Amino acid sequence: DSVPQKGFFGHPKGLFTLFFTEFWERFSYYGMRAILVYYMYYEVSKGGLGMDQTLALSIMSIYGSLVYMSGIIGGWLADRIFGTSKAVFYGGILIMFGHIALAIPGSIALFFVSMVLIVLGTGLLKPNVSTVVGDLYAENDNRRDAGFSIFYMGINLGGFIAPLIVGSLMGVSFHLGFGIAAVGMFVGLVMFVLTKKKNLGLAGTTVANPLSPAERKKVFTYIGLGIVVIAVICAIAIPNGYLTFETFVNLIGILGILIPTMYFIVMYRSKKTTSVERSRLIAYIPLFIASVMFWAIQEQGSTILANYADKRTQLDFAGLHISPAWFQSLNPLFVIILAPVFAWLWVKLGKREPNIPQKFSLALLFSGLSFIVILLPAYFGGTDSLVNPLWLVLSYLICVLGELCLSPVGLSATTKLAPAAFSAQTMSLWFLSSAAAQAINAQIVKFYTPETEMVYFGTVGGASLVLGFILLMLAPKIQGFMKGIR
Ligand code: 78N
Ligand code: GLN
Repeated sequence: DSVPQKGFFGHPKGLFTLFFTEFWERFSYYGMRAILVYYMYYEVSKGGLGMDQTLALSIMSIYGSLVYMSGIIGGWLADRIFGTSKAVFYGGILIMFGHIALAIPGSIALFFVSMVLIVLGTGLLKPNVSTVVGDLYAENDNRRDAGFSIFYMGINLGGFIAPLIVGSLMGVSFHLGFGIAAVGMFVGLVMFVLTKKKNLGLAGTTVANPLSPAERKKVFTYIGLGIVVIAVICAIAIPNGYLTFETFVNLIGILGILIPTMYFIVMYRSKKTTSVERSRLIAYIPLFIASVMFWAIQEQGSTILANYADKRTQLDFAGLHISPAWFQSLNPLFVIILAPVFAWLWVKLGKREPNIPQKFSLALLFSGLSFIVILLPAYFGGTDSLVNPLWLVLSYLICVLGELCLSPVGLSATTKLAPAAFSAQTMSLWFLSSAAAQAINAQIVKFYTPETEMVYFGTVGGASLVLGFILLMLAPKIQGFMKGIR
């Protein structure tokens, strides 16, 4: 194509297809997550599974971690076997069946089946749909960043609308809510299939780095062996009580840290990595750690703060009856409203625009502050009386100020700082910071109870503030290691 396409807000028409596919995928994901936490710990008489509350919060985090960890598998499958377009399609199918499994009233077994389907499906869909966005633009097309901003709007539009709809249905029946999430993913799949040929053309249809027949044989043998080994270990460990939920949480906690560490070691030691690229990788380490800290707090918005909304907040407020699930719409709402403001602000600041390490440290200062703010109601009013919901609104707002310093630059920073030979894994690498964050969250949520909430919010928020200040001081040094990347 020598003439750049301009079918969607001055962008390639393919962005229309990807925008709505991801809109509906996020609609189903965040709709499901907005009520899942309550579904797990609400009593059976209220339509829930009646689980222990701490266990439910821990499962939410493990689930969130696995969803981003599986991006490694999804990215690899797209790169070497399916191509991104097919990976998105198969992912959407798995996700839809995952939500259908939750829509069927029934057992805890269906709940775990659903988790497996959604983890694998999101791993296939999410990193790859984002990769295709980048593929829509030629190397030198300066619309790419704007394209990603429009796409990010789609993500957050889905995340905004879903909790309002699904959260309202939760009072009728949790399963109806999950059913709507399934319908959303179905609509997304239909739109993807119907418009991809016309809008996406060949984007995403080729396999970037296909396996040779010999590699294929080897890889499939290893995958087969791996499945057998895992099955044998489960068959021995579960009945004998070695693989309890607690060991599983610990295992994911270790993987959450081990996998990114191994990525760094492999990239750093690779013969294909140049010395300039090694320096950039060193610069990326503190940014990655900051990203883990930031997402740990941001993702607690759907676990700890969701619990706070349910248990500690006045839900009959200003003549309204508020569903606790509706608070999940606040983060995406503030992102939609404020993203253009931040884009304007950075341009306005011109030469004084903070650099990447400074933006990451700002993100940590804001996320830390968002937790300090939410300990204030207990400080002033104790933990016996219900809290004005505007405190939660303020906390979500402050966290979004941080998100807008980190999230829009995070992916492009990863692209620029990761060695060229590993470019196919950039998306997975960036998502691994969210995976690590939630693996850590699964460990720390057990320290949260209303009685300990001040210490909890103070410690986690304080850790973020301290890291933020350290990063701010290191920023010039990190910028130096980045060797000209801005
Ligand atoms: O195949 C058509 C394609 O080539 C070009 O289509 C367009 O340019 C249509 C532009 C539609 C703009 C819609 C954008 C945002 C509206 C968001 C509303 C979401 C509501 C229930 C979802
Ligand atoms: N809320 C955003 C999304 O769903 C970012 C999430 C993340 O990167 N952890 O894409």
